Amino acid sequence: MARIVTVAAAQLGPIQQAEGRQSVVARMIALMEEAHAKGATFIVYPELALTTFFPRWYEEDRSKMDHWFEAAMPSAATQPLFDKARAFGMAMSFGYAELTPDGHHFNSSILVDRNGTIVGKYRKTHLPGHVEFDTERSHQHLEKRYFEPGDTGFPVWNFEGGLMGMAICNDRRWPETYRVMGLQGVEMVVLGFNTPSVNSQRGAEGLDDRLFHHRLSCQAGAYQNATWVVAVAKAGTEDGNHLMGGTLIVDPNGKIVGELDHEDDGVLVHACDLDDTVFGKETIFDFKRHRRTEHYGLITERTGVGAPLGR
Ligand code: ING
Repeated sequence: MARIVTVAAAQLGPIQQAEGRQSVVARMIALMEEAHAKGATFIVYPELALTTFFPRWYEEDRSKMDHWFEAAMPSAATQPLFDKARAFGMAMSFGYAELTPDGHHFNSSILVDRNGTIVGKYRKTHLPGHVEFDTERSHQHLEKRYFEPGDTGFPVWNFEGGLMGMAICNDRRWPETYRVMGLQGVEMVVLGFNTPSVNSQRGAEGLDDRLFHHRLSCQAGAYQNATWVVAVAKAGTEDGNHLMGGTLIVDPNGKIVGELDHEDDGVLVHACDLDDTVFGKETIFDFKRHRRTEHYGLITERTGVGAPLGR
């Protein structure tokens, strides 16, 4: 018996600083309409989907960046998106900057069921970049300045007839992200990303390398945990700063089943059979049968590199 989730990876093109949330939400709704017309029942939007990638901008007074954050979800600006999703009977996930009532700042994403109810929240664990202005970099990447590390861990939810997990951008580069969800039986990981197309510390590392590492990370995570991975870009040039595309869907065998080849608003729709995860989970990645946790201690005992165990 197949357990099909027809997912739409809904890529957003650039969002300029001057573009308001209402305009972005209208773009997101247009993508949802296209996804609905193509039979999708679950739509996934990028990281920080409502605004420009503001962590590229340095601000001495961090409180002056709070206007990029959502103090409520849904809010007046995002309610039309929830209303449209409910009208379509479409589940959704998207990322946004979260300001909690007690003043905490997270890079977050949510799972919303077909009734428009928020049933899951994830807060980005692996924050790349730096806290202070870095004169050595070609551009700033100040997520460590504006966000706290997530406090949710990597939960997996019963969602859309399967086991669903979330990650955000840099999380996809860390095998621990997928494995913690893999140990919960995850069958689909959805993640958004905003990835500058050039390494700010190594100019020679450009778009091709960035796309290679992005595909490598998503494919490895999918294969090594027998799960679908849906990765959705915010892409294009935002106020002169280029973000790469590369929206793609990877099957549980690590194969890319679809990838967008542009940097504009667009949807990639694929009927993902969650039962395609079963063979991998019951054979090569039957964790219970094959893992030897007695030898993995360093993974949680050490944060950074320590002394070698060999003599
Ligand atoms: N962006 C980038 C990402 O992880 C990055 C930052 C790029 C870090 C390449 C290391 C290497 O895709 C976000 N938002 O995490």
